[in-house]
Amino acid sequence: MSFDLGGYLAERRRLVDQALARFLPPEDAYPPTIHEAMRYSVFAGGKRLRPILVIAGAEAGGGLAQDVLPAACAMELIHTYSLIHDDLPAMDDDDDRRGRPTSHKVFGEAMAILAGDALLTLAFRLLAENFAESQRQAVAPARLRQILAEIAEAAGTFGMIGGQVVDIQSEGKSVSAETLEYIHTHKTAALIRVSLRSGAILTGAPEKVLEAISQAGAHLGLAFQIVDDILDVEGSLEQLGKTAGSDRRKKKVTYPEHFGLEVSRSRAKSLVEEAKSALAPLGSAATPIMALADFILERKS
Ligand code: GRG
Repeated sequence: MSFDLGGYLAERRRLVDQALARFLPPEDAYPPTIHEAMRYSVFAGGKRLRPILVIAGAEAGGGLAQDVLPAACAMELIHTYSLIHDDLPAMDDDDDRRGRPTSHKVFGEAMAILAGDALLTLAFRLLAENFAESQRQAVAPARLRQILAEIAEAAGTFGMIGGQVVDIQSEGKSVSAETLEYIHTHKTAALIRVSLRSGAILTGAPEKVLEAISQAGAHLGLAFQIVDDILDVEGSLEQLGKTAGSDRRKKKVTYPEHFGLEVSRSRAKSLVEEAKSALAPLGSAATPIMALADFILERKS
């Protein structure tokens, strides 16, 4: 029987969006501007890939979406903070994101910086305090501590921030394939991998499942960024919700720039195949992640 990925994504997006609406402070909470800015970027759209990966990781470990919604939302908040800050004039200086003017265009630079900071801070509050609310039973403290540490590492200087630093420092330069791989695995793949892992850890998945999921997460994270680089060459503003061709204009180091489009496409494809091979021993528990792997390869936005 074929897997209905569209239905799977729609149902989980709905759960995530409802939970985000509950967890984010209301727009009129004092001081309202910051809460408006936080909600503006979170509800601007977005595929909700990272929270859905948290849920898929939980399901692969035998858990339910309901059990991991705070962690799923936390990953979306961290991701959204990174987009807001990445778009700032001091970084990529972008005008559009998720089909809307960027945060700093609407709220000004100071408020966009603070909205990113506030989303990151709220993410860790959700992780630390909200589990008991959604759980059938409270999460074991050891599991909670593990995901807090892993998510902090993946978002920090040995993860996403480290990747962003090297990305910025590499602009306009000719870098080695190793540096390019460092940027992509740290800037993007680290959050994707830890999303899958967090769901599985929270539901107490055994080591064998965690190992398979970690390998798949690393491969899928890299594939995701390679596809992102390809879409920046081939996509349009309407499809992407942000200006296409910006990598080339900003002299970013990308897979297509370094290896050409053909090699980039085939590398993304083989990474997705490797991810699926790692997941194969998990059987039907990993069906949603396998389908998400195809989605990552075939996406157009
Ligand atoms: C500013 C600390 C800091 C980090 C920035 C992640 C990042 C590092 C910058 C965002 C810009 C960028 C190109 C990131 C690579 C990851 C990526 C492809 C983000 C877009 O993710 P999607 O396609 O976005 O999942 P939606 O809007 O669908 O959630």
